[in-house]
Amino acid sequence: MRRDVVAGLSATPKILPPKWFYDARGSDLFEQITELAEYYPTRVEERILARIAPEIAGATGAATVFEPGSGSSRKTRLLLDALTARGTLRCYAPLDVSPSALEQAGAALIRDYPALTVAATVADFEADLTVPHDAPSPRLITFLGSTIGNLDPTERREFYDMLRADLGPADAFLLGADLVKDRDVLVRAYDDSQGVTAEFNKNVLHVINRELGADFDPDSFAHVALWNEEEERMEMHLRSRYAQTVKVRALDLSVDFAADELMRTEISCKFRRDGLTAELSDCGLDVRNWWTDEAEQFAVLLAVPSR
Ligand code: AVJ
Repeated sequence: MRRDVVAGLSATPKILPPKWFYDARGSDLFEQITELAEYYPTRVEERILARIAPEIAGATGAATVFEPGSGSSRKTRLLLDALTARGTLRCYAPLDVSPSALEQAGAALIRDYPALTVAATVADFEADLTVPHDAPSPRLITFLGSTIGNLDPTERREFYDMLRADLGPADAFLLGADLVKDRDVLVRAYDDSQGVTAEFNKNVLHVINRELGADFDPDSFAHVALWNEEEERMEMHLRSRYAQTVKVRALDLSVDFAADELMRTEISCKFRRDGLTAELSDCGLDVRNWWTDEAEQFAVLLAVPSR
């Protein structure tokens, strides 16, 4: 966090990586977002997964599900159930930056799946993506919720490369990705009428205040959600309502904001079938199955190592 905040607040334009949203409050706010009428991705992905989980269980016969960015693990239960019904599942290994999300999800999973080994890791998946070495094969790596959209093309390539290096010939990769769609639908999903997403966005300032002794006044920033047509991604920013100086004590840093200056806090890339298939293929991952909802809002794909 120290490294990200020093680099991000010294850059032009300023930028903070989205992974630092997720303290206990941030994880909670995200769960609230997933229940908003305007935020379709969670609901749509869940409907797709409910439909295809038995097929995935049959195709993979996975003994381990390894899940970077697991959050609440709610949708993953559909896969755990299908693999349990098939009789192959032995281990679930969630990995998340949020200890509170892992603790909550882990306690519930241990209760609901008494025969399952739950091996949780607190980590940043961009830094460390190793599947626990004693996790039984075959392994299914799941990356759901379009978390992949938080990464730019360079970061995605690094992610796929790390993942590919760890995949055996019988392992598989299940990816959930939000698709390019009508601009207004997208903007509404990231700027809801109840202001939950605005609170979520500003939460990163509370986190930096607490962890690094900063004096951000969250009310002095406004939530901005915009569609970047060129990059085909949603962006969240915090706009400084007036000129101000913020101090970050633990970093010995003083940061000036101009009136109306934008600080980018998240990218959420939206995908097309051709582009996503090609970038995976470039990293040695062959897309075997591609599933969507009726309206083609969201896609879930299953990929396997090529050759
Ligand atoms: C958890 C990264 C998939 O980008 O849609 C929700 C986070 N940001 N509303 C997304 C988020 C604003 C979410 N991901």
